[in-house]
Amino acid sequence: MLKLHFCSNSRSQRVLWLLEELKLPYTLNKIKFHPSELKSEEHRKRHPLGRVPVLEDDNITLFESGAIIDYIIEKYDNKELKPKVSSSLFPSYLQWYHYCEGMVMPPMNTVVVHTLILPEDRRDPEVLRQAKNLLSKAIAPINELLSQNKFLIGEKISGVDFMLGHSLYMANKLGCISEELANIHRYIQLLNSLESFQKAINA
Ligand SMILES: N[C@@H](CCC(=O)N[C@@H](CS)C(=O)NCC(=O)O)C(=O)O
Repeated sequence: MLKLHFCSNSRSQRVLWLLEELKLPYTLNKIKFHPSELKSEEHRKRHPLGRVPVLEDDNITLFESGAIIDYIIEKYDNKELKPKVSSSLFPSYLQWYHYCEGMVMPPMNTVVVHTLILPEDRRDPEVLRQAKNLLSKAIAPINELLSQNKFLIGEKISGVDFMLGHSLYMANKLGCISEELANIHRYIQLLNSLESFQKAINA
């Protein structure tokens, strides 16, 4: 049985969205986004840094959202969410899948830290300005990508949407997607229309 250790408003929504999209049976362990729960001895046994998401699958425990999404797709996919190696979409799938944690999330983490997490007297406006600048540079090519595709790598949903699509949704919530990035706004509307996505962001 799959068990997801989950916090609201976090990357764990990516995994919940996928479980819902594939209609897989799972149980949810909702954790408060607070050190008292995340850094508890119990949760550190699942994740050495006390972070989410963490997935348990019988005797397997796995962290890193990208690894978890890939694991579920490789093991339980019933919707062809990852193109085959022989598909022309395969290189693009890998590239944009890793672009999420590699290029978009590092500046977005800094934006979150300097707007929401640090106490006001420790927030640095210059660090925030640089991070927002880097984030908008990282996001711009995705608007271009979405001028050709309905979902991120083509006409149907894929693993990339659960990773990078979720990051775009979060970036928009932070006010980091400017109005002129119309393709991204159209895409976020599309995600919002999916029942599986709604379940994940409202849990
Ligand atoms: N690269 C990791 C990042 C995990 C991560 O930083 N998760 C955040 C929530 S989005 C967290 O648990 N933060 C708690 C903390 O920093 O104490 C992944 O993709 O799973």
